[in-house]
Amino acid sequence: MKNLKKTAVFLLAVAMIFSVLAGCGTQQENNAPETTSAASTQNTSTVAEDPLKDHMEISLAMWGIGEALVEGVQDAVRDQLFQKLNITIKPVNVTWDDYTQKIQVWAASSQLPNMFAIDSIGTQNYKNWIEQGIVHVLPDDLSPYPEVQKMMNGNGMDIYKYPMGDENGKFYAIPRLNHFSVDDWSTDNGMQVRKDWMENVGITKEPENMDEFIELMKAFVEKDPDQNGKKDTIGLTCYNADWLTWFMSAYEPGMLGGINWVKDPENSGQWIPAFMTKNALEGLKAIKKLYDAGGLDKDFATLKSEEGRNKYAANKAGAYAHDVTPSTLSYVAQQFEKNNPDKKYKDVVTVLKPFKNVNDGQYYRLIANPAWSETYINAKTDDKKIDRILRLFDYVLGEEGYNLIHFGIEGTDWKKDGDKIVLTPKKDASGNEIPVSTTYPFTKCGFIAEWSGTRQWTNPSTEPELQKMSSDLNDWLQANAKPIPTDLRVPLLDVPDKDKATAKFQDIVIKCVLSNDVEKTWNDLVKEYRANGYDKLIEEINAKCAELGIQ
Ligand SMILES: [Ca+2]
Repeated sequence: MKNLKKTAVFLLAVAMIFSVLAGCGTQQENNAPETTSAASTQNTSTVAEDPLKDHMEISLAMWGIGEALVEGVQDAVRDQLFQKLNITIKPVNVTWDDYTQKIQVWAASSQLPNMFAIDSIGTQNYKNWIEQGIVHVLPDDLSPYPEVQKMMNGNGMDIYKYPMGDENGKFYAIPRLNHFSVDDWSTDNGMQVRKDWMENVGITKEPENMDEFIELMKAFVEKDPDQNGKKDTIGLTCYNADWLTWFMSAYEPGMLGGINWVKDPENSGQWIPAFMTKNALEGLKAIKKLYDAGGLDKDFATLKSEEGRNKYAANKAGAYAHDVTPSTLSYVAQQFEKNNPDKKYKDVVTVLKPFKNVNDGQYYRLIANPAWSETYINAKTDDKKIDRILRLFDYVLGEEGYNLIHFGIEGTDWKKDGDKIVLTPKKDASGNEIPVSTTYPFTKCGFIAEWSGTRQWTNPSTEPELQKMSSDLNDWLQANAKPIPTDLRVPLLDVPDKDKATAKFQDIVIKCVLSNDVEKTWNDLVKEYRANGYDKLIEEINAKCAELGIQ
């Protein structure tokens, strides 16, 4: 269950990368409630001497919070947190399916809770809520909340100011970070390969380009890498076709991790979505070559939920395109070790370095905006309560609060060994570890202020060797690879036709690879996308970039 949840959260983060341009695509509610005009920035120093003196009830809408805060259920983590901050959080439940719709309705009918979580940055909702005074601006002076202040001053955080690019812009939300920095996305796209299978087929050198990769995948199909005497294995599978963007860094780095905006090499100076460049076509042709050689899972276009990962963990495929973060590697390891009780995943896996770009000879690494989703404060919330909300965030972003809501009670569920946290999980009668979320339901909403990727290199719940493998690759990428050539502000620009950015890598790669003529299919697709809104969008984006000096 915990893993399912992690996966759900993770998938949403991934969905964000791949659809960062797609906008929210939902109906706008234009009947604004009667609220005050955009609230002014209040100085919180007027709060009484002990800022926690008065007890406060804070209502919060966040995914699954109804399961994390259940009345009458014992929960020492919740109690400790509430006591520390002298608060009660009143859960206003939303699910992953209904949150956007519910929050839009509440915003339009003045029924918003004190704070709510949603992914609205850069959408019409975001703009409307700010302009119509539905959400509260954060105080200019965040110094009473040092952890919040430190986060908001991080690399890449300026894009969360409104209006974006305006030097007088202000924060209207607390971004929920995936990573503390744009650079920390480096392992969120990667390639896992069975090292033991490489040895079994007599290829021990890791592939460094597509031709070598194809050769290895063919060997995985033809040379019985699992040594059972049957031709029953496939080469590469993937979580789904979106993850094949990993190959694109060798052709069009702007396609690594999805469709980023890049400068058109054929029309210098113009911003275009990366799938429209000739280099993107070269990358699609390369993936087609892999497919035609029999090296790619024939079902790559239809893989659902965990099918691809299950195949790989069940020894049906020798390579797996997904991410190579500690949490995903650990999750694959759990599945793999269930299927192979006599093996350790860390001993049979290697994570590949990216292939050099065929045009400029560079390695590229993924960067992305640091946050997925944000927490907003209802504009009707009074200043004392806003202060308390910010103190809550300050606490859970800090070490003590973070450890409490992720690992449980110090001394009972974990202890410190030097700088490291050692988990000491309780066991049930049969000796199985009891998940911390069973003992303390509140930990189910441990993502109140940040996702699990922020502290991935130190997280004690992932396997240390796999964590190191991921961390070593990150070190290598930071030293040797260039960030993908994009400007992360572009997809967040406020332009009228933003919702027309509907192209997805998955759709494009599936159509191209399954066609007989990649070039014709790609040309047709580009033409179609241009006619259906991209031409206008590209014009608007370039005008806006010119206005804001984004070059
Ligand atoms: Ca076999």
